Parts: sequence; C-alpha cells; structure tokens
Amino acid sequence: MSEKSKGASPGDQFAAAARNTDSAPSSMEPSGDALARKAMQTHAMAAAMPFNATKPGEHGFAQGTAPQPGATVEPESDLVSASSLSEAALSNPKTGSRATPGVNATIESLDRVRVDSTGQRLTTNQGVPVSDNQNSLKYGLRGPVLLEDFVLREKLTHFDHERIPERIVHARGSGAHGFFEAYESLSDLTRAAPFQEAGKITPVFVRFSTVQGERGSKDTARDVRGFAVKFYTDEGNWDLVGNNMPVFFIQDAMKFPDLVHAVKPEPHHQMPQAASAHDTFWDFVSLMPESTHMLMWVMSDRAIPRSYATMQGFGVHSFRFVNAVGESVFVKFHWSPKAGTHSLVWDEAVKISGADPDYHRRDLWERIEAGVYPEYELGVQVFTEEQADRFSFDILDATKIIPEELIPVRPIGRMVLNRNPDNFFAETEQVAFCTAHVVPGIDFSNDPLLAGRIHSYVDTQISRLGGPNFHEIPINAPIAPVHNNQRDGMHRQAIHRGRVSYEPNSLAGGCPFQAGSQGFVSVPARIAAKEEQGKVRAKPEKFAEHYTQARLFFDSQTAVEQQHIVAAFRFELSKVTVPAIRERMVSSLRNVSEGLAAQVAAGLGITTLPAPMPKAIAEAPTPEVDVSDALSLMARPGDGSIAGRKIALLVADGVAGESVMQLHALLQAQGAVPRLVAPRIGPVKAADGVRLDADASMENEPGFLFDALALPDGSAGVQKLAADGHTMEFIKDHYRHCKSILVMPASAMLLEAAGVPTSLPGGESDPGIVAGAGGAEFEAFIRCIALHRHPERETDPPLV
Ligand code: HDE
Repeated sequence: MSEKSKGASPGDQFAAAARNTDSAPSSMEPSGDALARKAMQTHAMAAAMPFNATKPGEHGFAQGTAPQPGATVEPESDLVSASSLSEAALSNPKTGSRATPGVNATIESLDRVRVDSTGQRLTTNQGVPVSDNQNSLKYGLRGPVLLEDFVLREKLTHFDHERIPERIVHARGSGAHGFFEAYESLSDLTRAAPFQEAGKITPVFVRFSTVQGERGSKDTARDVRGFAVKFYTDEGNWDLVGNNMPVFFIQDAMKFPDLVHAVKPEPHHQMPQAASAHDTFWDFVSLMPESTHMLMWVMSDRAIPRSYATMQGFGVHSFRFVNAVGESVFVKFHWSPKAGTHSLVWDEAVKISGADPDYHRRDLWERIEAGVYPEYELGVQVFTEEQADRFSFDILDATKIIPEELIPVRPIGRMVLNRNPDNFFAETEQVAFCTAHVVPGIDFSNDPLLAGRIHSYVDTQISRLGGPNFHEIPINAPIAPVHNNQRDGMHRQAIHRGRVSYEPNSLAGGCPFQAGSQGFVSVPARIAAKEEQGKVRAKPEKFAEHYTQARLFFDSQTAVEQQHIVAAFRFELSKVTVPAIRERMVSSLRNVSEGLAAQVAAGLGITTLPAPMPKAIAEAPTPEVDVSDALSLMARPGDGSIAGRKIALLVADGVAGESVMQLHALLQAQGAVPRLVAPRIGPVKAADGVRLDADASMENEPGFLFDALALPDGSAGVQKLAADGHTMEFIKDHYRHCKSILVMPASAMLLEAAGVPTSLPGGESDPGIVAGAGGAEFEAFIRCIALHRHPERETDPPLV
C-alpha cells in the first residue's frame, strides 16, 4: 500500500482537527503544526491545574486579612496566550506585530497621545487630506450645499459634541503637573509607594477649583477651594481629593445633595452665580448647626485666596496609614504652601471678579511659565485609635479638626508644580479624581462622609466622561501596570490579546492572578462595642457637639481676621431676603461668640439679639485647647519671597525714567513681575530720555490686579497722571486693600489728591507707604511687599 492509502498520520489528523473552533478529538498527538501545538500546550496548561488550589483559602477571617496570591501556570510558549495565530502572519503599520508579553500599552507616558501639527497638512479625522477648509461643497457657486459633503459634516458634527457635562460641583478648576518628593522613608508607618525612601519622586497632577460656580464662573468668589492631587504611584493611582479648609459643612453623605442644592443658584431664576450670599444657603446652614465650624472658615479670608500657590490644602477626613505587616495608624493630611498663606480682601475680590475672572487660573499658569513653581509641603498628623478614643471630639466627624497642639503636623515631603498642561480639556477637564483611588498603604476610616464620597466620584465620572472606561483617558491612566478581566464598555482603548477574561481560569495559566498580600488589603477595623453592632441610622454621640471648634477657630484669629469674618457674615446675611433666616443665624452665632453675634447683628440692623439657638447636647465635653495659633493665616507668612507678585509701576510722558527702570530691574531680579502701567500701552517719553514701553494701561489692568504700586518721579509725568481719574482709583484701591505703595518725591501730591493719609489712624506713620527714590527706599519697598499687606491701616468702613 502506498503511504497515501495508509491514511493520514495521527499527528496530521490532529493538526486537521485543531483547525476546528467547535470540537476536538479525545486525545492529542504531537505535530509540527502550529495550531496543533497551540491546542496541545493549552491542554497541558489546563491539565496542570486539575483543581482550584486556592479555593480552601478563601474562607475565614484570617484569610481575609492575609490573602494568598492566585495560582498560576506558565504557558509553554506564547502560542497559548494568543487570541489568534494570524498575529504572526500579519504585521503592518496599523496592527503592529503582537503585544509585548505582560504589557498594557495604554499606560505609556502621555507622549503616546501628544499631537504636534507643525508642518503637517490638514486632514479629516479619518486622515484624509482636506483640499479646502474655506467652503462647503455646493452645486454651482450659488447653488445648494450638498449632503455628501462629508468634510463639512464631520467638522460640524464634531463641533456640536465638543462639550461634556461639567462637574456638578467644582466645575471651575485649573490644573498643573508636578512631582512629589519624599523627605524620608515612612515604611514603619505605611507601605504606600511614594513614602518608601528619601528622595523618592512620584509624578502628580493637581486640580484646584471653586465649588459653587459653573465652569465659566469667576475665580475669586467667596468659596471653598478644591485641592485635588493625583499621585501616579508605582502601585497605582492615589487621589488625595481635598480642600483648602480642613473641615466640611456636613457629617454624613446623606446631606450632600441638600447642601449643594442649597448653595447653588436658586432653581427658579438661577441666581446668584458662584455665591453663597442668598436665602437658600443660609436657610439650610442655619438649620444645620454642624455647619457652624465650616462657616467660620468660609467667612474668613481663607475663602478668597490670593493665589493657589498661597493656600493650604487638607485631606479633611481621617485616613489610615498601613505598613507592610498590616499595622495601621490614623492620619490627617496637610499641604502647606512654601509661599505662605495669603488671601485677598473682599472688596478686592469683588473687583477682580469683574476685571479678571481668570485671576487664579492666570496666576497659576504664569507662575509655572515663569519658573516660579508653586510648592507645598505635605505634613501628616499621625495618631492611634487609643488616642482618638480619648479626644473630646470624634475623628470620624468631618466638621472637626485635630488641633496641632494635640497632634503636631509632621512634614513628610514636598510637592512642586512645574509643568502646565498642553491642553486644558484633555487634561484639566478630563482628569477624574476619585476618593476610591487608594493604593496599598493608604486606607479609609469609617467617616460616613468619606463613605459617600467613595461611591460618588466613580459614579459621577461615568456620566461626565461617557462610560466606565474613563481610567483609559490618558491623564487618568496610571503608570503602574493594569491587568484585569474587565472588558468592553464605551470607548474601550485596550486591545486584549487572548480569549480569557475571567478568573479562575486554566486557559491563561491563571493570569492575571490575584496578588494576595502583595495587593491592597483593607484594614480589618473592628467595631469595639457590642452595642454598636447592627444596622442603624444615627450618629455617634460626640457628633452632636457643634460649636466648640467654631469658637476655637474664631478665638484663634488675629483681630483683623476676626473683623473680616464679621464683615463677611454681615455681607452674606444682608443679601438674605428673609429676616427670620438672618435672625436664626445670629442666634446660632451666639453659641460661638457673643462678640461676633453682636457685631453681625449690629451690621444687619438687628437691635434685639435673638436668644441663643438651643444646642443638640446640654453639656459640651471640655475641649483640649481653647486657642490654636496655627489656625490663623498669619501663622504662615511663607519664605518672605516676592516671587510671582505683580507690581504696578505707573508711568506717563514726562516721568523720570531711570528710577523707574532701576526699581523694575530690582523687582525682576527677585522673581516679581513689575509692569509699566501708563494711560495707554506703548512707548512713553521719559523726561530723561530712558526708553519706557508700557505693557499695560490703567484701563486694561486696573489697580486692584496688582500686589503693590510704585508712583514715579518727574513732575511733568506726575501732572499727567494726576489729570487721569484712573490714577486716583489705582492709589485708593491700593490703599484700601492695605497694599504697599512706593511714592517717589514728585508723586507725593498724587497721594494728597487721592485723599490718602500717610499716617495711621493712631498717628504713627503708615508702614506700607515708602517715600523716596533711592536704593534704600527700593529695598524697603520690597520688604513691605513681602509682608503682603498692612492691615494696621484698615478701618471699617474704609477711610478711602
Ligand atoms: Fe466632593 N465631589 N463630594 N468633596 N470634591 C466632587 O466629583 C461629593 C467633599 C472635592 O478637581 C464630584 O469629579 C460627595 C469633601 C474636590 O475634579 C462629586 C461629598 C471634599 C472635588 C463629589 C463630597 C470634597 C470634588 C463632582 C459628600 C473635601 C473636585 C465632580 C459625601 C475633602 C475634584 C467630580 C476635581 C468633586 C461628590 C464632599 C472635595 C459629585 C457626595 C468633604 C476637590 O463626585
């Protein structure tokens, strides 16, 4: 018999059978054929897992705290993990060759998605070159536009869908890239990747925001500022989604929609925008006494920061640090700006919101472009469960701080913001912060507000960013490997090789396998008291104390800060149209400070003080501290640098140019931003022939946009300035906002014309007004600017 008539060899038969995708013979035969080898190797790998070896270990409490890694088997070759053998046959510019073993390419650096069109021709989204970007396709020059004009239709359709829903809160924001650098190893406290060694660098993206206003609203509203940091750690993304105030209005997530509905523009007429000064907000908070502490912060100058670079940040809730052996401590996070904490004053904030609604966004952008990088120190308050039990307040209550006198803040690293985004939408708008994004070494406390947030952020991104794959948007993708069996959904980017998307499996050798104790393990926090076990809707008893820390905050402020708090309550409540709500709020303030309540009442024309609001508990526990200096903005003057500060140097034809340019050079050398401001932009004829070219006009950059003012020498120029009403506004605003003013000799008459006194109400000379045009005076002026403001001059109502 010929070889042929003997029939195919068993190997050939098996190779033929291996071409079927729906059934297979009962035994496998060696063969040189690739498909047959794939089938055999797959079989061998599955056979190496005769049962689920990790199943018994899934049970019992001990296992829950020390999970085991998943069982795996190594495939004999990469044939086994391939979706299709044809991956070897075709390699072209689109398909590429095949996945690099173990790699998910969607997490590569942002370079993989950066686009630069220099020298490129215009195309459609399909890469088709566009011949004419000026005209739609018409039938004849004056004829109808044709439906087949796919170039026009693609362009318009894309444009029609350019907007995505804005964030329901924190819609208005600005972002920056940077890095976090650890000062030392914290491995005794936490296994979190950023804190494992001194000098360890972790990339970050930060987004600062206001809460109430819409995406296009003003930056300088009286509001809480969001301070959200995404750490791209080696073990996944950690989002520390904090605010610039360490407490919050409410204690339970159940009340968040109510709070936000109350503070947002009123639903019938959508007013006011980005403002809490209206009926519904004050109606709500005056019925929610737990808000009182937060109200103190929001009515303070903290709510109108000078710059994102000059405000603190806080994680607010108690979190946990967890070390490699599972030991855990509680922790509160604090960011402190290197430039110090500095704020605006209210009159200034209101004016800025008209002249430059992008004030903070611009400041952040310009600082980074100029290399004056915003820098913050990260500090932690570390405390144990036992310490927490002894506090007079509950550490799960987000309306309470832990005074620094009780638990000091330990500096653990610094964050520097040194790169602006390439594209606002792709990065700042599409970044998705989620409190649920924690990494091994960081864990949650049982704060009920935090629990709601752990749910809410992921949920909101799904509708805001159009589906569950928002983690694949480049700004959100971690730098740590991503491998799991989640599949599909809107806008999926990853192309998964192989056919396995479930676990346990033997067909992918058990991969991706569970990491066991190498992975994120929750702290098995136990609930101590037996009577606390069981389902219940109620708060712990200590949550019922609402006023002690409001008082602590108010009593810890300097006199001028207290005055600003009084003025803020007066302003906000004066905008309330229902007298009963005002009175209710004043009655609540009596539980904080009689002096505060009386002054607010007087400012509102309330002649008889309402009775103090009844409290939720009769006897408040004795607080550990009555005053905490760290709560005052003045406690953090910063490093004394004037870098990033804007200084107006007023000029007009006929001024003495040389002294102006000397000052200009000195300020610039300090990293400040001096600007020549004239009645109009362009060349200015100095009396001494020095070349001056005004880069701002008094019209396009009003005085309140600057941190300090220098008035020039040269009487002809000063006369010109005196004849321009804007000059008087410049001087008055600088004076009223307690800013430094340098008066070169000829300009003394400008101060007089503006009605600005050079001495304080008490008769001493005003420390913020420097007279002269020499080097010593210029140095004195710079020292004055570093003090930020001169509140000694302030009166209520203002003198000028
Ligand atoms: Fe937020 N918050 N929040 N929040 N929050 C959002 O998430 C929410 C709370 C904070 O720059 C939303 O992506 C609930 C406290 C910041 O993108 C949303 C509760 C603190 C940002 C949301 C709170 C914050 C947000 C809206 C009570 C300070 C901006 C869009 C349980 C610690 C992040 C979004 C950014 C944004 C929900 C309370 C800070 C709706 C339910 C307390 C900085 O998910």
